[in-house]
Amino acid sequence: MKCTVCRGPAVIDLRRHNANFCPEHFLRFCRDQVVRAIDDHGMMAPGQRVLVAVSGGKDSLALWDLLVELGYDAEGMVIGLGIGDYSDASTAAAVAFAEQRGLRLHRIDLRGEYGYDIPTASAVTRRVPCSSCGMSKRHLIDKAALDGGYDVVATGHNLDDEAAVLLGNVLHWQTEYLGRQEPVLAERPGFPRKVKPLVRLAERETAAYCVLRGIDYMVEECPMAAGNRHLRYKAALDEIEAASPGTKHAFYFEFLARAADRFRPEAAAAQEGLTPCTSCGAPTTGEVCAFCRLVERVGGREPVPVELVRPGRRRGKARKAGAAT
Ligand code: Q46
Ligand code: ZN
Ligand code: ZN
Repeated sequence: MKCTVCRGPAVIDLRRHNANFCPEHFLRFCRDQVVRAIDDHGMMAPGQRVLVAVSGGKDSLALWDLLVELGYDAEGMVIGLGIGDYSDASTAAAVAFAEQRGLRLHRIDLRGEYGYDIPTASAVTRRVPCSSCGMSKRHLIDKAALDGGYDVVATGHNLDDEAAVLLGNVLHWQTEYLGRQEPVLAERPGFPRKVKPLVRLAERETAAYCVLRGIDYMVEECPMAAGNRHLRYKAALDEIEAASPGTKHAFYFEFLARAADRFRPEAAAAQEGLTPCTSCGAPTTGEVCAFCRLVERVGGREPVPVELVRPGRRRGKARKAGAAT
């Protein structure tokens, strides 16, 4: 297998691009895809302060590395979710990455600062872990970005993530969420600007990027993700992609080009009438936001071990990335 650019030995084949790359040209390909995503969608400008939502996994560390390489003033933020060894190892990977490169990483620990963790929140609320986890992460990253005066929040959602979320939203005709599936969410009162610079890269590509760049990322998947609908949609799309390379890209980018506009009014309507939470000031539909209600309900409870929470067997449903509180 030869590199499509230089004819040297290739280390990766990208069937959807009908191309193979050597290490040097693969890394250049990844940078080019991120630059193109940033430019095509007007995500951010050089010199802006970026807060990267870091989990310690391949996507967020690849994103942070790429943004720094591209000259952005990017700091990271990691949240200790309290999901047993998984959370400890994830945070350790993020800390090691930041220390090795002299980058600034902000750390928040749910149990230490808010008196709960995700397994306990899931057990008490009797909802899937991803429900309280996603909401907590969104709330805290929004708050950190606004309090810290960052221009933009960057998240590591890749093409596989976005295509899977799109499939879920289409299967259930979640029109409000469809109106918010673009790779840029504009700043609004109480919400920072949010961007997804990895939307042109697949999961396999961010993993390969990390390996070639010597980034030691957290390989294990979250133990609470089992039964998550998102994973089933990913598996379904993987099968289709294997038979027809390029399908995920076409599904997502043709949606953006041809249909996303149509759902914007519904997403905008859902944002109307939000008022500041009486407790923390974050925008909410009720008096008190979902985060403060969760802290009120589960804060200070004894930790429930991860093993006692059965992912996917709870009532309720995991909310999608970008859903409002
Ligand atoms: S960490 Fe949290 Fe994810 Fe684990 S509980 Fe679900 S949302 S799967 S990205
Ligand atoms: Zn090459
Ligand atoms: Zn609140």
